[in-house]
Amino acid sequence: MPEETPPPPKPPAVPPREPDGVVVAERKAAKTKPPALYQVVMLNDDYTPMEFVVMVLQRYFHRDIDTATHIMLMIHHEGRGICGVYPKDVAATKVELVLTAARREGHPLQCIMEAA
Ligand code: TYC
Repeated sequence: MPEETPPPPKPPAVPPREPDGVVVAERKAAKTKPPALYQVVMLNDDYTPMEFVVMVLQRYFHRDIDTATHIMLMIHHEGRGICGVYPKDVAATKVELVLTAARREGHPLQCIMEAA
């Protein structure tokens, strides 16, 4: 009579314990996704001074004077321009800071955030 092959051993229900009491557990691949990114966009208008927009780009988006001037002129000619791309909460804070500064100075500057 042929001998039956024994079933394969079952994996242990609890993580194996090393002789020194250390528990060996398998690590799963990290499930954290990179944060969703948002672009902060400034819109053109006919009243906000160019110098104010350049100042905003320097102060809140850390652009040097040449890059800030370039972005401002791009917005002036194209109607809108991207100031920077950030995680959601950072983008929202920057929009808030820009709008607060603009209103304090009486400028109608518009700044929005969009999913990148
Ligand atoms: N168009 C404005 C002017 O001629 C300048 C300006 C640039 C305003 C960019 C807003 O987001 C802006 N004074």
